[in-house]
Amino acid sequence: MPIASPAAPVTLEGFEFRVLHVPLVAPFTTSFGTESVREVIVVRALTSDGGGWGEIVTQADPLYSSEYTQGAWDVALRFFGPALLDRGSVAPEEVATILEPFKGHRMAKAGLELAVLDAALRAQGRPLGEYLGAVRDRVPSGVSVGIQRDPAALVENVGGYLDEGYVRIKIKIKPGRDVGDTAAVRDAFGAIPLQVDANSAYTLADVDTLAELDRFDLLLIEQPLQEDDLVDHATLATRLTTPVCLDESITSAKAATDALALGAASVINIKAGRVGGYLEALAIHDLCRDAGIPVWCGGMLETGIGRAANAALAALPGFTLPGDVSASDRFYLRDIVTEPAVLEDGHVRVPTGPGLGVDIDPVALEDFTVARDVIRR
Ligand code: SMG
Ligand code: MG
Repeated sequence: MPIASPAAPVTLEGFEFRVLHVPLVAPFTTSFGTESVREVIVVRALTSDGGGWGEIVTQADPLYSSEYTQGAWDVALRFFGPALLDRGSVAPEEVATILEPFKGHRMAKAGLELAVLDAALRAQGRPLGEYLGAVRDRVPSGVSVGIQRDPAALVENVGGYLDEGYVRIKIKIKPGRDVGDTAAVRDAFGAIPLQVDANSAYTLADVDTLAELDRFDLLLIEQPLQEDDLVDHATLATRLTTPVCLDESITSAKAATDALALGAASVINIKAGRVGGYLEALAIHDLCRDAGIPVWCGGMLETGIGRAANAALAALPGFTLPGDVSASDRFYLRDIVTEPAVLEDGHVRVPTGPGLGVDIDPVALEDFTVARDVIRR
C-alpha cells in the first residue's frame, strides 16, 4: 500500500551534520573486515517547528558497498542538502524526486529523507509507524553474530544471545568459516531459527561448499555473491535448497523487481539506508508482498535514530521473518537516544511518539561527535 495519508511539507531552514564515533561493545567481524567503533553520520533537519533527525548508515570504508562516510559527507553537504534547501518547503514524499538527478549515494539520500520525514511527522504529531502502515506494536528481534575466533567462541556467543531471548540467529560466514561454524551452532542448539550472511564473499565456483550448507536447514543464505551478480545468484538458487536472500544487490525497488524476475532471490532483506530511504523500502515491501516474497528488516548497526525507524518499518505486514532489529545494547553500551531499544520477550517495541518517537541525548551526541557542520538557506 502506498502512504495512506502523506505528511504536510516542512519549511527547511538548514541541515546540521555530525560524524559520530560510537564505541561498540565488542568488535564486529564480517567477511570484509572488523570494526570496533561505529562511524556514522547523523543529520538534523532544521525547521521552524522543531526539526527532525536522520542517520546516514555508511561505514568508514567502502567495503559493504561503494558508499563510505567521507563520500556521503561530501555529497550530502555539497549537493543534497543545498538541493533541498533551494526548495524551501519540502514534503517527505518529494525528497527522493528532488534528489533523483544525482546518481547513487542512496545511504546519504536516505539519511536526509529520514530527517525531513521525522520533522514533518513530529510537526503533525504522527508516529512513523502509523505513517508507514505498521500493523504491530512490537517486532520479533533477530541478532547478527559476527565471525568469532573459532567455532567454540561462536557457540558461546550465540548461547548468550539465545539466553537474552533473541528469536533468530544470523551468523556471518566467509570462505573457510562456513560449514564448520554452521555445524557447530546447529550441534550446540538444535533446531533454532538460523541463517547465514556471506556479505558477497563467494563466487559461483564455490557452489559445492555452499550446497553443503543445505543440510543445516537454514532459513536462508544472505548475499553469497557480488552485488551485481544477479544472474549468478539465479544460477546458484537452482543449485541450493537453502533459500537465497539478497541484501547488497537490492539497491532499489527496480533492482528488487529485476531480481525476482530473474529468480535471483526468494527472500529479500530490506534496509532503508541501502535503498535510498524508508519510502523506497516501503515500495519494496509492497512489491514483494504482491509477489508473495517474504521480507525482513536488515540493520546497519544503527544508533537509536535508525533503530527506531527500523522497528517501525519491520512492523509492516509483509515483514514475516524476524529482522536484524536487535536491542541497542547488542552493539552499544551508550546510545545517543534517551530511551534506547530494549529486548522484551524476544521483541523490540515500535515507538509510538511523534516522528521517530525517540529523543536525542544531547550529552551523548556531543561526546561522540568528531566533526560537525551546518548549512543554511
Ligand atoms: O544492525 O544488527 C545490525 C547489523 C546487522 O549484520 C548486519 N548487517 O550485511 O546485513 C549485513 C550487515 C551490514 C553491516 S556490516 C558492518
Ligand atoms: Mg547482509
